[in-house]
Amino acid sequence: MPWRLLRFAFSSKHPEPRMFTQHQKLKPSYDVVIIGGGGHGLAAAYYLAKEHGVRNVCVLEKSYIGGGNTGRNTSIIRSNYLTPEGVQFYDESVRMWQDLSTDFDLNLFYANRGHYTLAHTDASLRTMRWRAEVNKHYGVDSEVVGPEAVKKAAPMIDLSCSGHAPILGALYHAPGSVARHDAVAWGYGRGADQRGVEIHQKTEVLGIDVQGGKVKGVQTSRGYITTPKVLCAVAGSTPRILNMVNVKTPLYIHPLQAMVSEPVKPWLDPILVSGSLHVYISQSARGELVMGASLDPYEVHSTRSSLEFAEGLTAEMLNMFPFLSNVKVMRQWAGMADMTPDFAPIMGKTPVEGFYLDCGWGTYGFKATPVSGKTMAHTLIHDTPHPLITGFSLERFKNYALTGEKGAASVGH
Ligand code: FAD
Ligand code: PYC
Repeated sequence: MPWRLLRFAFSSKHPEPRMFTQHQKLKPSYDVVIIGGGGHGLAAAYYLAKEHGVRNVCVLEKSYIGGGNTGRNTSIIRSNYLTPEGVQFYDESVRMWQDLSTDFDLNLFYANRGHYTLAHTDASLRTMRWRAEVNKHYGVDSEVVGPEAVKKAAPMIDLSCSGHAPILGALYHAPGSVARHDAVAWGYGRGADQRGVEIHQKTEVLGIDVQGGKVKGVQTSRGYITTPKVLCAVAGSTPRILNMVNVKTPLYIHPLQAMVSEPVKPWLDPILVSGSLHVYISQSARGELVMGASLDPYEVHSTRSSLEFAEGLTAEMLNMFPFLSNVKVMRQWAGMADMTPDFAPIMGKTPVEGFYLDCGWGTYGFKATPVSGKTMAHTLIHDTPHPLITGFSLERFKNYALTGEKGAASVGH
């Protein structure tokens, strides 16, 4: 039994203290203001305080922490990317994930499952080989395996996918894992709070004061704050914040939906992704099947679920696993994915002095939470991009120097 739980059971001081201090007022000034209390904003605050000793920091969250995409994702963690920039960046994140529960003294239910990206065509098999070679070059454990290895890992699969799209092989990535997503926000939030960072929930940023090309302050729903540095980490709301500082990016926002089934007995250990069928599945520790598909095909700033998605996803799922036909769907939801044209994030400085961006995380930013927090904290402190994020600058779009990660996106988008 974890020591903290035992201590809690015998404690006379019920209930336990709240996870975060509730600050009645905003201070008039902070060294750094972080917009967005998702995993990325909270992680940046945590590493600012922990690794750089910068504690006069506030995180402003318009709703509740982890209520954005951080609490809506399907929690897949992996580093089997395609570009050298991506592989090295996500590999560092996977390393950080492994120590995070200990670091927070909070169980994140980090579970190493192994990750299979299925190939149903020669073209996708070629991309898997390419990814495997780049991965191996950077010391990341990925290899192409045949259909028999997929069958061994997931015996219930119909390798012919009901005759529609036979599985020819897969990219197997042993480090592929899942974790409890909202606990990640709580862990970073509590750790930042314990180090003096202020977290203000229900506090919306309404405007950013820029004078002479420099950030001077932030207008919030609870008053004005002066600050020389603002980090914007608001995922699907990024274009609204960018309008406040007149910074242009090629971001476009599409809903990404997911669903879970009722809990069933454990039958699926690894994470399975089919880029060609545009679906993926894993089984949670509680037995629920966590499933998703590609982006909704229209640009809309909304988190509405659709019947079309549920029908499309379940049809492909039944092609792969016909025995699931009687399993009930429990919940369905959506998040707003901030997509870039090259499927890599936008991280670092902007043309406005003191205004930093951490966005473009689209469908793949949960796994990056630790490394994005660490590298953004470094970038804010040194006012120069951390070496791991130089491939993700905003200027790459102007310089035609894209970091093309589309071939490593989880499902075709
Ligand atoms: P968020 O968690 O969205 O946080 C941004 C916060 O900003 C929100 O809480 C919002 O309320 C707040 N905010 C917005 N505007 C304002 C304002 N004006 N003032 C104050 N606060 C504001 N990634 C993976 O790596 N693996 C996966 O398996 C995976 N699956 C996904 C499945 C789905 C269905 C979705 C939607 C996404 C998935 N992702 C996945 C992507 C991942 O969830 C995101 O990239 C990541 O969570 C982004 O984190 P964030 O902290 O940047 O944003
Ligand atoms: O990035 O691995 C991923 C992922 C899976 C589903 C959505 N994103």
